[in-house]
Amino acid sequence: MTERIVVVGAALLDGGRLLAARRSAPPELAGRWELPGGKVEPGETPEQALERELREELGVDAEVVERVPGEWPLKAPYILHVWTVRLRPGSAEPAPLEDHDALRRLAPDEIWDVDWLDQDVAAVREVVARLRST
Ligand code: 9L3
Ligand code: MG
Repeated sequence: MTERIVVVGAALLDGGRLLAARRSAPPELAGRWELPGGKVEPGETPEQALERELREELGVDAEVVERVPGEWPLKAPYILHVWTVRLRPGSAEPAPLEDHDALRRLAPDEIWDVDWLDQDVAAVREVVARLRST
């Protein structure tokens, strides 16, 4: 079986809005929007990896809530898993510290206003469908 490396992405929901982050690197992805996150490192659980990535990238103290069902292929060998997350009380507000140059909190009717990475579109669709059904 081919090895797969999980990339974890965050559906950070705040007051009914979804956080989107605009990548500043690498050049082929710069300017496109994504669910922030990154690669799970050896020895980490996906939850630990996502909390670490959000601390590094956005400066926040986030708590992973639950997995959004599904998995979405990225450039091999990566595969995207998405989790809903929320900010712990006392967390700083998200800021684009690393790898991003802009953040937006998208209301439900603004979700498709940004140019999501191709690979994130299906994941975002799943996140939005679940928002509507809760
Ligand atoms: N990726 C795609 N969508 C996402 C994330 C967090 C990552 N929501 C892709 C971009 C990179 C790879 O996964 O090719 C690793 O991500 P990172 O560690 O550069 O954030
Ligand atoms: Mg990242």
